[in-house]
Formats: sequence, C-alpha cells, structure tokens
Amino acid sequence: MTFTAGAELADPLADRFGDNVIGDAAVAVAHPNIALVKYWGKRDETYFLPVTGSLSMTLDIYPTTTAVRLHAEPGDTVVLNDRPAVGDAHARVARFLDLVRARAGRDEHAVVVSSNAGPTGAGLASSASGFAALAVAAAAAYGLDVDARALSRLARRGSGSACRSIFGGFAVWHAGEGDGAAGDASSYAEPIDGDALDPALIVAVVDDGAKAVSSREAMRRTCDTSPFYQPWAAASRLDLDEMRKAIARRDLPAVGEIAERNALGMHATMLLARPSVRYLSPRSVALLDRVLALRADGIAAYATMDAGPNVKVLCARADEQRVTTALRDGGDVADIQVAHLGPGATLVRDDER
Ligand code: 2P0
Repeated sequence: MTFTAGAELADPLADRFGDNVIGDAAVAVAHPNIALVKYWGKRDETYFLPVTGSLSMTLDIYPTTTAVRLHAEPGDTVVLNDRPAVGDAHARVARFLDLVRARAGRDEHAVVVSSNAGPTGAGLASSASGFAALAVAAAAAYGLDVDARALSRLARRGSGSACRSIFGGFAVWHAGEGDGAAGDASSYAEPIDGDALDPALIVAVVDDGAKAVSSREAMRRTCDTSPFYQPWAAASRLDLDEMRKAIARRDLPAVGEIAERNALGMHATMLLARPSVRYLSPRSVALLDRVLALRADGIAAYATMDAGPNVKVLCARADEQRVTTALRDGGDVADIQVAHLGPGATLVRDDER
C-alpha cells in the first residue's frame, strides 16, 4: 500500500502508513512541480509565506526518493545524490527535521538519504520534490499524525514550492492571510481538478548546472529592490483567478497565455532588481523564438521559465512530438524530456523501489 496525498484529504496519514514503516524509518517519492502562476516573493521568511498565491502542475519525471531513518547518534547525517551534505545544504535539512521533531515531541536524530533523478539546483524544481519527499518520509519516520494539508504546510517550511508537490496533477497554493502562526495555518496547497486538460510539458534543458544566484536570494532581492515587483504581484493575483477559470473550462491556449505572461513578468521583475538577476541565457531566448515560430504555424505552445535558463513548453499531448522536434532542432539543447501530469508524494516500501 502506498499513500497518495490528495486522494482523500481528511485521512490521517497514520492510518495509511501501515506496513510502509519499518521501525522508525520511511521512504518517500515526490515529483517536481512547475508553476504556471509563479511563487516569487515572501511576506514572511520564517514561515515561508508567499506574497501571492501560485498554481502548478506536478510532473511525472525527475522524481526525488528520500529515506529517513532515526538513529541514536548525535546530529543528523544527510546524504544528497550519494554525497554527504555539508554547510547550507545540511543545515536546511537539519532545521527542517528540528521542526518535525518539535511537533512529534521526539529528540532522536536521523539519517537522511536522498537522490534526485533530475538535475539539482538548475531551476527544475529539485527543492520542491526534495522537501516534499522529505516531509512525507520524515513525518512517517517520526510518527506525526498529519493529514495532507498539514503535510503541505510542513513541506512549505522546507521550500515554499514543495507544498505543491505533495499533490499530483494541478495544485493551487493559497497565499493565506496574516504573518506568523496565523499565516502558517492558512497557507497551503490543495489539488484542483484539471486532469481533463491533460497537457504535455516539454522540458528543454540548456544547462543542468546549479544556478549562480539561489532562487531564495533572487526573490528576496527582487522584493526588496525591484520597482516592477508590486505591479507584477498585483497582476499575478489576477492571473491566478483567470488561470483557475481557464483550467476549469479546459482552455489550453488561455492556460498557456497566462502562464507565459506570468513567467515573463517574473523575469522582468528580477531584471530590475538591484543588482539585477538574469537567469535566461541566449539559448533560452533562442528557444522562446522557437515557441513563437510554433505559434505562428498554428501550434498552441507556450513557454515558462523558472530560476534558471531552462525552458518548459506547455502544449497539447497531440502536439508534443512536433514541439519536441522544433525545440531540439531550433536551439542548443543539452537534453529534452516530455512530461505529463504526475502523481502526488507517496510513501513507498523499501522493496518497491
Ligand atoms: C515557483 N520558483 O513558483 C517559483 C518560480 C522559482 C521560480 O518556487 O526560498 O525553491 O525555498 O521557498 O521554492 C523556487 O523557489 O524557494 C520557486 P524557497 P523555492 O516554482
């Protein structure tokens, strides 16, 4: 048996772990999500509360698998992609486990072993899948009695976008109201019905190296210094309302148009940050040109870009081959993957991996 968040929100996880937990250990898998209306900017850095709501699709590629096992040693041991994590990477995981321990009323430390099937830190949402998998595995290993919404709020404390990867398909992350504990209670993701849209997302990787400026630093700098930030945030709230309606009426061109303008606007805000942040490279721009050319040819294809130079193109499944070919031929692309709607974060048995 595996747990898929979002299937039945009210079910406490504890009822569903069953035989997935071996002693005080658990293994979870989560997938990255790509925002069609972006999260860019925090109103509260302690609780990871966003300035605006956002909306994403969880992918069926690039899973993160994370095992958490409690141990009697002092301190947490963290292994990421087969290497011991040190410095900030270790501190982020240890701080997250501190939260879980405080909630569970336990003080044992843990060994965390996590690996990403996709590139790490390259704007392909590895922190979203990473902290969603860690939240599910750590909650299970420490015996937290949490439902999917609480799990989404917990994942948010590791990395904001991780709260959306608890769920499969499309998810909306509510900004919530207030700061501190009030904001914490009201800011979570939940699934929205959009499976009928069933789009393809073509992920064109132009550079799989880690980004030079972290998204955390970039969004902080943008909020603090960019004169474009407030106008984008105001527009993004409207984009979110329109996006929900477009998904509900299965209007892929509208979904794509809103996603593309929202992403371009986000990048515009950071170009005007001081100092400026620019994630898009000439290769990214060449791919954006290909997307325009596809549209001129009558193909409904729309681009979105995150905190990195890689370009993701939304289109109908029926067009995915044509779009993939155009992107491969039209740019200097290191790798190209076709993604569809993927599943929510799931506990797995050791022998199922
Ligand atoms: C998003 N991104 O909505 C936006 C769009 C990148 C661009 O969420 O500081 O790793 O850990 O909350 O979640 C990347 O930021 O940042 C992100 P933190 P996170 O997907």
